[in-house]
Amino acid sequence: MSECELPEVTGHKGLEGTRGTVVVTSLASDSHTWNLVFLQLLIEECGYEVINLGPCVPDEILVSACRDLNPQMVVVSSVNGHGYQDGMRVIGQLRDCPPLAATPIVIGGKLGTDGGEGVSRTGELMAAGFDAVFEDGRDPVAAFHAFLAALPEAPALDRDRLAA
Ligand code: B12
Repeated sequence: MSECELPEVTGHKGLEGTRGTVVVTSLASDSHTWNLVFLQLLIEECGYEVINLGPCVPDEILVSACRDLNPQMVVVSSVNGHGYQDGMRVIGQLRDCPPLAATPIVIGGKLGTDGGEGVSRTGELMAAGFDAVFEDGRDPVAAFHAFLAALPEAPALDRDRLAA
């Protein structure tokens, strides 16, 4: 069984046949797109509606879109090697936006230019405000699937508990 088949075993759905809305996005510097398509399909197979903001998303567009959509989760992807810098810059802007203060926000992909080997950016990104970091080289898709499966479905998301 491939990793793409993992979502088929997840359970119940919420209102209107979906578990909620997830925003998938790249960051301002990153023009790669197939990573976003992959994530959209994966998350949709888990039962969520996905709004894919696409590549090269300016910080202000990302923040305003997430504020307006108020999603169940924001999934940030970067593969061009600038994910750490871009992610560190934008996470504070997202957290400063009241509706997003406790929204699950994760980042993954190729976050640096060292292949992820020997250098862990996870601690710094999580200290800056990300809930989870799924960097290539550590089976990120399986870990992400487990994270997604553990999320409460809309509308019963307990933001206070997630923020704790
Ligand atoms: C196609 C491609 C391009 C195309 C993109 C076209 C397009 N519309 O998408 C073009 C030619 C534009 C391009 C440009 C560049 N690219 Co390019 N590109 C690639 C290439 C060949 C394939 C990427 C791809 O589509 N993969 C398919 C998708 C489905 O997989 P993926 O991107 O690897 O994503 C997977 C994981 O990263 C992970 N993942 C990603 N995000 C997330 C998020 C979460 C939450 C989770 C759980 C998992 C996850 O899951 C995905 C599926 O397994 C790769 C090399 C390669 N063979 O991978 C280089 C590569 C990504 N590019 C690279 C580079 C350096 C560049 C450029 C900087 C080159 C340059 N000097 O101009 C520019 C960047 C431009 C920019 N502003 O971003 C490097 C990045 C190096 C690094 N990070 O250390 C790579 C790895 C090539 C290399 N070996 O050097 N590129």
